[in-house]
Amino acid sequence: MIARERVYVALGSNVGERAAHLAYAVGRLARLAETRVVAVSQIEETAPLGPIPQRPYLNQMVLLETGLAPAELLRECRAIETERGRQRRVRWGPRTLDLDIVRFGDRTVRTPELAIPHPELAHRDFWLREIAELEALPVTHG
Ligand code: A4P
Ligand code: MG
Repeated sequence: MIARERVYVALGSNVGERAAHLAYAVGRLARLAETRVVAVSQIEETAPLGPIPQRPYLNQMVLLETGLAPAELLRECRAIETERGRQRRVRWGPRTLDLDIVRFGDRTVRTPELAIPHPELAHRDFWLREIAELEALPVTHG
């Protein structure tokens, strides 16, 4: 059997049809190779963090089980963002769709491309709340 990791992916959107962007991301993650969506958190509306004035976000956490490697999952996440018209202009700026890999099993990754656990995890109360919500769910098999 392939070893699968439990992975938390954070979704964020503050441009356009925010809820539709989140739903698209969940659907696409569910169709990735070697990957299953175990559960999704509630969607929360949150005030924008960071120095750039911008509209409120919708945020949601997705729990996956995947046989993909972290770098492979990152590539897929970037592709999903691009499919929703994501433009990379300013760091922390407004975006149609953002996918951040927050945790990947118990792994630590520190490459120029990827920091896991996500360095902002401890500072984002909505991520902590959403992870707690998913961790409280009964474990299912299948
Ligand atoms: N990267 C490194 N580690 C990771 C990781 N764990 N997951 C690299 C995903 N990507 C990771 O990201 C730039 C590069 O970070 C990626 O190509 C990847 O190689 P990006 O999405 O192009 O840029 P960004 O999103 O502007 O920067 P960053 O650092 O990801 O910012 P965040 O943390 O996404 O913050 N306010 C509210 N209320 N809710 C939000 O969700 N999000 C942000 C953006 C700002 N304010 C917010 C929210
Ligand atoms: Mg990001």
